[in-house]
Amino acid sequence: MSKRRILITSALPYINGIKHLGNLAGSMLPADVYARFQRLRGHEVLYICATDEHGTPAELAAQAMQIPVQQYCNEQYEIQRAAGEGFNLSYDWFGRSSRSQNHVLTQHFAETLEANGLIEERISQQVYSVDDGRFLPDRYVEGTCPHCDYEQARGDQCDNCGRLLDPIDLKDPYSSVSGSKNIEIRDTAHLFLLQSQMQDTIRNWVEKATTWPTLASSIAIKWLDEGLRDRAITRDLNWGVPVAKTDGTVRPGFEDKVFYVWFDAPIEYIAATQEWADANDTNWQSWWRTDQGADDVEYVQFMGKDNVAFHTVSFPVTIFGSKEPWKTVDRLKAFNWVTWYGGKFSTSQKRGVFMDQALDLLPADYWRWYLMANAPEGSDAAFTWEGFQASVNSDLANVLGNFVNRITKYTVAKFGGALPATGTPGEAEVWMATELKSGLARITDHYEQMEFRKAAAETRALWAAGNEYLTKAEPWVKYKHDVDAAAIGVRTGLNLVAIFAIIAQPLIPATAKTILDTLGIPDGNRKWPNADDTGLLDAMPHGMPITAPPVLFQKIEDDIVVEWTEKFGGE
Ligand code: B3M
Ligand code: ZN
Repeated sequence: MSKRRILITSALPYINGIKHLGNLAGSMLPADVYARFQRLRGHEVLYICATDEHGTPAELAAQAMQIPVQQYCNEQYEIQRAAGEGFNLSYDWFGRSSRSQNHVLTQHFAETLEANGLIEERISQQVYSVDDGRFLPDRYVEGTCPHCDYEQARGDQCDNCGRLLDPIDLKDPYSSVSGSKNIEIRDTAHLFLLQSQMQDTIRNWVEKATTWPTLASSIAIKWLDEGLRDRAITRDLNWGVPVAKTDGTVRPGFEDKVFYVWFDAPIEYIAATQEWADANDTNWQSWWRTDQGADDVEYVQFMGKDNVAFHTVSFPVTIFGSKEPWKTVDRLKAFNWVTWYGGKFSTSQKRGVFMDQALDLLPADYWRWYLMANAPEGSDAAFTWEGFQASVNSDLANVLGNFVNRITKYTVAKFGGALPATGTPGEAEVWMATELKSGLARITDHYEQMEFRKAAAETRALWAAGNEYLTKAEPWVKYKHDVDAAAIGVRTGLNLVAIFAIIAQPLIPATAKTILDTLGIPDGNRKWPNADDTGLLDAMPHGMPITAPPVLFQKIEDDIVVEWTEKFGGE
């Protein structure tokens, strides 16, 4: 197997506030699981993420807290970085879209697109607040939705019917800064990206993208069928990338404007790689420039379904429109929503658990397991406390935890804490070897296909097969009259403990490490196993000392479920 170079990005979490478990499950977590899997397979992986910091929500949140927006972003960045670390997200770099690399690169793209005739300055109508003395882009203006009459629609989107809006379409608009209704529609200049001219280029590319999972390609095709419209890529704001040339000269008339957050955010995938390269004194071009080595890179993106159009249409317009040799995405894995008992997560209504709160309740592995075993792949997936409890108690505590404890404790009690050397494989071992081979092949294949729910289900099935094996091999019964017959069962069982922990590493890395550390499995022997390796069940050195790990998982009791339901909401 030759070494692949795999570039992985997960959608950049927006800076305003810590993410809930649904956000985690639909982008960062599966990207992390995939990154870990591919590293274990021995491939070269670069997993990049960052905070998406520009735009109106950051400005508004900072205003509400009465602190400068830069300070707000610094604080929130630190919170999100810590939450990612708490969840064991193995980013190679967690950057910030507000850093200078992204400013320069965003300005570079704008310059290049304009030189290629794809950016045009146009006069457009914007909502102007006379009392605030400023234009009101996107979320700065609220009013009544022209489609569904919802009275608190935001300028960019209606939360009731979900439609994307243009602020000037709102009925009875008012400023969300001051509440003022003294609103006028005024003309002002903005830069427009001429997406309509790129329709054919993008369609050809999407139609050739046969390796995209269907959720992604169907969304892209739908957008193309509706026709690409030219769109404004600047906004009347202070916080963002200035509309300037890369040499710093501001475009006349654009002194109070910045690039639109969705224009600069995807560029941060590249700019964050530059941040990583700058910090590590290495080169980023071999990951992103097809003329400098990136032609052999596999680029995989992870995101929720609401972000797909921006990645399959808008960002590719920037990339292809530049006519420069940038690496484009090869496989785009999109997710549906994790719901809270079928509804929305909501901080204000105390519905749902956010990343920091989750870690106060239980270690990351419990959440990682449940969220991936129930990944919102084919459809939305509901988080319920009952489902979480059942999954933790059964899959983790009973199926995996008991297996590990049973066999390691028995080794300590009856075999002097050493891996038994005697006994020869019989029927039960042959059965287990067959299960192992086919199970491993399926798990590997599901991961390669980025089918996380199936990968978790097959991982569990293999753990369950281990328990079934012990029932067949019955070392505790055999021990009474034939120690050698018991020995082969224990030896096989201990090798299974190691294999089960090795294959659990992408999903529950901390617990897997505890098991492998207690067993004394060296780092070099923790690589992803090859299903065709016939020596897997007898890989550990005979006689090696064995200690039993501590209890791996605490069961979640019913009264705790009641308590958490009261605290975080339930049905
Ligand atoms: N920041 C996702 C969101 O917060 C958005 C993703 C950007 S990816 C370049 O909804
Ligand atoms: Zn609406």
